Amino acid sequence: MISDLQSRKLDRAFGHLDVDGDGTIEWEDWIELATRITAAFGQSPATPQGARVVSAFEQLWQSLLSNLDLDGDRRISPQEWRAGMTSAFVTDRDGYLANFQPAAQAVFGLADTDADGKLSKDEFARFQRAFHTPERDIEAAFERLDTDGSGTLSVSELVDAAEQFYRGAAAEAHGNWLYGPIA
Ligand SMILES: [Ca+2]
Ligand SMILES: [Ca+2]
Ligand SMILES: [Ca+2]
Repeated sequence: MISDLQSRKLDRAFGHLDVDGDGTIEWEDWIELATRITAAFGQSPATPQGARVVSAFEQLWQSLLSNLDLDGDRRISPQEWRAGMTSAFVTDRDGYLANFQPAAQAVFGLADTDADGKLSKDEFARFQRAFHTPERDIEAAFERLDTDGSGTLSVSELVDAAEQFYRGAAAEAHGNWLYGPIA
């Protein structure tokens, strides 16, 4: 069983991934999101960092299909998403680290355009806009995640925040705020 908070975070993530809004996640959604993220940083699947994102997304998609797509139609329904995410990644940390974490590392690595190991507020905002996060929520997320008030977020902290967002049960975890408040 997962908590109500974890369910709401998974619902938010489903909304991010059903890019065309037709009620299921499919490959086209997935590649559209990867393309949007790479474009947000002036890259494409042909550049090395862009290719790293696309490759991590392809690997994660194959893992989602094998773990979540129970009826084998190569689409992930909301029911398949919630049940499969819970068993394959939320309660199975190794599954998360092997399949989800490389995608998070690739995305935040791409977003760190000057390669100083940190995301500026602008770099963070560009990442968020690829997920269609409203501007006020981007602001709220940044403030919550920037715990030392330095005005930057480290890539490694963001990778940890992503794990808290996708897996974590703790209500007070900063990572719950990765995409702004969870309604
Ligand atoms: Ca869809
Ligand atoms: Ca399915
Ligand atoms: Ca940077």
